[in-house]
Amino acid sequence: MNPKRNLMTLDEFTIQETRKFPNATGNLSAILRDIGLACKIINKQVLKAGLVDILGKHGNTNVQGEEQMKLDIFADDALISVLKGSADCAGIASEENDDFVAFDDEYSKNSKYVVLFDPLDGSSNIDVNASIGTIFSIYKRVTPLGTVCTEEDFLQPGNKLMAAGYVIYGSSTMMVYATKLGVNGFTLEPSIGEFCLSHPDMKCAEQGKIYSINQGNSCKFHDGMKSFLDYCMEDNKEEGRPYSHRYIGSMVADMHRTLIKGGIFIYPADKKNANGKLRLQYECNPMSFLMEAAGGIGSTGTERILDVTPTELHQRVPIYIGSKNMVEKALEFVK
Ligand code: AHM
Repeated sequence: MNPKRNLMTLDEFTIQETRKFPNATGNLSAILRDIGLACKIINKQVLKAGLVDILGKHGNTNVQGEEQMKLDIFADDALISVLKGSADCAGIASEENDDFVAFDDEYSKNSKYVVLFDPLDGSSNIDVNASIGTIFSIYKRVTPLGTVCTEEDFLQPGNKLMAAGYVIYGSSTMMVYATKLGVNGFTLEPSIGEFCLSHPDMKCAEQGKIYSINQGNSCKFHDGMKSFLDYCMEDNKEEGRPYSHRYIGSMVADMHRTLIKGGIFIYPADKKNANGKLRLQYECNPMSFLMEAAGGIGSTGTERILDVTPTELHQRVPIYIGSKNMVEKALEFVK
């Protein structure tokens, strides 16, 4: 049999990327591969969501007398257990948990990186079989090696990210991640159980034709936001409007479409929620890092998301993200 093949697995790709830097240790690549492994475990369970009684509330007991686990808690546990055994992860913070978890064994105390994640974003979409995802961020810790990591390691601004990305559990399962070198997408090849490079060097178009926002909240929007929506819906053929409106209500799915097709995704501040809904450290920073690496923009409406100094782990910020021209136009209306 001819061993020649066109597939490049995530592992092979990250090793190749490491080789571009003679002094690189490969530890960051190892963490990316570990996240890939945890997400394959999550994917296996997501695929079974309609078959087994996994949608019950946490704490229920199934017919075998086993405790049922909600899918988002399963995902959280999968990521924590894989990263605890990882070669270079000093601790994690998860959207599911109030506080970060420092791994306090001797090996982890000497590990260089911390990982933040939203284990199963958009989990309200599980019941309707729409796409959901895992979002992750990797920072180099700022506290000294040899000690347990502290909150300071997790409260770094997005401009200090080493890598970030997401896994989308959709019509196919994909991992998309960014480093400062760019954005690459890997599709899970079920027959070999590996993420394989399918979308190299992804770029977000400067201009798209889709706006994505929960328009049902319009009554709470500020005037600038309402005017931008009028602009999106305006009949102006020369300028390519009206734009189409698409909103899945699962950030990973809405961002994946925005990255591939161009467009703008917005979760704004409104009259009731001064900081919007989405979390800076678990959703907005990783997506903005990825979007910027693909040529797009991520803004709070008043400043670059990556430059916001986080003050608490579960902090929320408004977000305007996507194609450069469309985000800049939205900001003209809302600033
Ligand atoms: P979650 O943390 O409860 O999953 O909420 C996050 C999700 C995002 O995936 C999505 O963009 C947003 O909430 C949708 O919110 P809404 O239903 O208010 O439009």
